[in-house]
Amino acid sequence: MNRYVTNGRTLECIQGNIADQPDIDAVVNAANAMLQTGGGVAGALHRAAGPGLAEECAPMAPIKPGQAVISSAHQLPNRHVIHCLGPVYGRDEPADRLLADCYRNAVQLAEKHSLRSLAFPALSTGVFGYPMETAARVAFTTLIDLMRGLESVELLRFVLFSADDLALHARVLKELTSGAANHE
Ligand code: AR6
Repeated sequence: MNRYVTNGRTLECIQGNIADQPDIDAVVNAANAMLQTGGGVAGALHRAAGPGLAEECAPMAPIKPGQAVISSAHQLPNRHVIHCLGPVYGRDEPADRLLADCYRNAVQLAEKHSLRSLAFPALSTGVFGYPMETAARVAFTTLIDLMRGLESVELLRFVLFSADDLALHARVLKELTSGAANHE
């Protein structure tokens, strides 16, 4: 199942590149503490945004695991970037709470800025080593719980890099929502 709808809000999973989501108000960055460019998601977003993104972010650094900060999107086709520092698996504890904090804090920033749509990568599941299925459960449990209370945010999109990662997320979303509200 790639989509879950409740309270007029949609949570969806697609395969794609987080740096190429032009219909989305804010994209979420799997950031490092210093909010500078890196590999994976951070590399893709900073490359597409141009050097102004790292310049704008420097005064907000360092951030702590679980924290989220917002910047403008520079040359990305979005209004904002929300930078989250996920936990390094096996080091930053409790990992599940810190990962949930990332998703919750990102959504709260989007609401505060009256944004309508938000796209996430699978935070912490690359260089930071969080097992993807466990991370997907934490992410979706947190987002589904938040969906009931959303005001401005109508669309939460999960952007997965590979077809396998998308299939895993679709399976977890189905397990967590079977019997609930509307899905397809
Ligand atoms: N679009 C969507 N998903 C992607 C993309 C992309 N362009 N690129 C990678 N992924 P990671 P982390 C997937 O390593 O684990 C950075 O160097 C990837 O397959 O970007 O939170 C920072 O500077 C994986 O499933 O983030 C930090 O130091 C997921 O996105 C550190 O890595 C997250 O992979 C953050 O590590």
